[in-house]
Amino acid sequence: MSNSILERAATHGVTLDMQGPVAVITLRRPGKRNALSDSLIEAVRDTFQNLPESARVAVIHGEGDHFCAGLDLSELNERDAGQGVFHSRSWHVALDAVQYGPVPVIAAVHGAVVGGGLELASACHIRVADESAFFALPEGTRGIFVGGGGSVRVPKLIGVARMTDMMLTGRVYNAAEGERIGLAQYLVPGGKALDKALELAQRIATNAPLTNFALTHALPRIAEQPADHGYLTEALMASIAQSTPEAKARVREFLAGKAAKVQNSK
Ligand code: 1HE
Repeated sequence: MSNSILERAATHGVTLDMQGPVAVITLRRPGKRNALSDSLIEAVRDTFQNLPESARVAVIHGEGDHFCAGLDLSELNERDAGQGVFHSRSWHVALDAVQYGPVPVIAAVHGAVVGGGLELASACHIRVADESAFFALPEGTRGIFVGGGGSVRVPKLIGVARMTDMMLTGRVYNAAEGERIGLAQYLVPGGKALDKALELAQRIATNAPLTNFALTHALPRIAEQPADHGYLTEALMASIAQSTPEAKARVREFLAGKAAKVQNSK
């Protein structure tokens, strides 16, 4: 069942390739700069909702010179207001499938990461940018507004003031600036974003699955809760995580001097 869904997603421009525990997901519409048409965003949703059970981490990247040019503007004119609401909600479902799926997701970005492309990247848990990457929200200058969850997710990365400036003025952040303000967590030389993302993914795949679950599902909810609710959720999550046999074994290994120490970064 899920295989046929993944096959259909591939014919609509989203492919999945398992590299060990890492699901490598590729947007394949380079002629249109990976602009997210309805069928492409559906394919993103279907892919993340049907990851193979062996997947522990996912990496998403784009074919061609750009990660993603955002919403396919050629489809915009055909929607009335009511259809626009449902369209925006369909993006919310698709990008929720990315953010709240079974595994952590790393975006490996290059070239344009703009509009809905930035909304997609901001639904991922880590962003790795190469030097060619640039970030913008051209919705402001196109007379529209974000509709793919950007007004919720982007301010969490860079704050309301920076997002407002990006949309009011059309400001574009280059890769180094993007990393400095928090749009990306890693900055790497041109052409190296996927390699770096795969390296991080291999490391993340060795974490206890429940730790990865806590970080992707509990942490963002805790951050939204009033502090006293957050402390309670944290206590529940911590106690569940530490009660697993895997956590106990890992701590025992450290105490026996068999686990890696934390090292200062080079
Ligand atoms: C597109 C799109 C698109 C390219 N929808 N067709 N996003 C934007 O406003 C960004 C619009 N795109 C661009 O600014 C540029 O295309 C890029 C900087 C991304 C790339 O430039 P370049 O010179 O490499 O490519 P190009 O020649 O501009 O585009 C190549 C083709 O892709 C061309 O089509 P062709 O048939 O003439 O070859 C373009 O029309 C097409 N193309 N981007 C449709 N976005 C849930 S709400 C989210 C709201 C938004 O995302 S709004 C922001 C939309």
